Amino acid sequence: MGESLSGATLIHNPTPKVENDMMSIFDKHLLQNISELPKEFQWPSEQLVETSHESLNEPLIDLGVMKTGDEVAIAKAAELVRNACMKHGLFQVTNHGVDLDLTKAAYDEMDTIFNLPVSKKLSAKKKEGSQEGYSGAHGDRFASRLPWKEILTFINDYSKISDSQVLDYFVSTFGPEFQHTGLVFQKYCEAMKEFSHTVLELLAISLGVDRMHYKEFFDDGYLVMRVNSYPPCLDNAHTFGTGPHTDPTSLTFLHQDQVGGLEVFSDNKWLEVRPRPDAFVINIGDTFMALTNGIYKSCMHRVLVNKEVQRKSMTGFLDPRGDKAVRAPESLISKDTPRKYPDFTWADILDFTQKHHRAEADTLDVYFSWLGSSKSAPANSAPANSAPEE
Ligand SMILES: O=C(O)CCC(=O)C(=O)O
Ligand SMILES: [Fe+2]
Repeated sequence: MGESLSGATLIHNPTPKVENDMMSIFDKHLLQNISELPKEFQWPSEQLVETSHESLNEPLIDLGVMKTGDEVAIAKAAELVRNACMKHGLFQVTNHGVDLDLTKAAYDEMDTIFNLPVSKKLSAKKKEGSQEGYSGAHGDRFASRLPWKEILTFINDYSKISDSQVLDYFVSTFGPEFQHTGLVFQKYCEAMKEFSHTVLELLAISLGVDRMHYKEFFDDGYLVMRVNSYPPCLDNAHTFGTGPHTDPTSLTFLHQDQVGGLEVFSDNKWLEVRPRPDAFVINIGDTFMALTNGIYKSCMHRVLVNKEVQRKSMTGFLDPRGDKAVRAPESLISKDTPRKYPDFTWADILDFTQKHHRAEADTLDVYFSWLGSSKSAPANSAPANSAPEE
């Protein structure tokens, strides 16, 4: 699947986590001041492929055209999206309708969370089987190639009537004094929902399928919202904030601060995705790739850590309802372009990435061959692993 990662073979069977140790506690004050990188954070040299120091030439789409009804401008935007998604799977959008002040407020609330004492953050720790919660470097799940970051994940389920689910999460997890934080993220998620509908419409147009097809498909889906903090690292050349991977999810709506570090693998090199305060990065994930019958490419990306400054980003991962069949629309199937993937459900892929496969690349291919072999055996020789991303 996709371009080959020359010199950067992706490893599917990393050392599984055996027991809890110090690394399950990501104490940024301690870690960012030590000159010797703990071995758990060291990545193998074949994966530490140098950046090209060049920028990706992804299109910057003015999403405002979707509201104007100017079909010529919409067709032009759709063509740019199509070319980018066929090549590397990423584009940026402006005029997305997410208020800049709200985005800034969300970044401030990230500080509120990540500056909490370690013990308070650990009280919100992600529990097995749940997608929500705090996690430091995934140290509770893996023993090696840990990402240099701490994250908080919460869910906005589109099928739930409640319009305060994110607020409720913050208050019940951190306490009533986190009402404001919860409200900010609740509003942010609602803005993301609106915005994702417009993007889904543009993607449908770009593929020549019914304009409402993907919007309707994701109507009862959910948004996995994740805030990421990457503290500075003195030995940043030997680790990653997020290692090379494709997102197993459908679409990723990402906002990054001005520090930089997000890179995409395209034309056989790692290219920087320039930070733009007024833009969101959209990238295609494995599940959406299947929904396009493989026409659009799941974006291979990674995050470098900065030596001096903290980097922050916010990622919204869009997922369909867990039990819905993931199946490309008939209009994308023909004699020349037969169906490329058997039907599957997002719940199955998610479970697979939690129990059998560290989702870095080729998740769908590995999943289908695992299904085809023996479902009772792990996909690789290692016991359960899961994604750095999911
Ligand atoms: O922080 C970023 O810019 C991207 C993070 C990412 O790729 C992920 O969480 O899947
Ligand atoms: Fe990602």
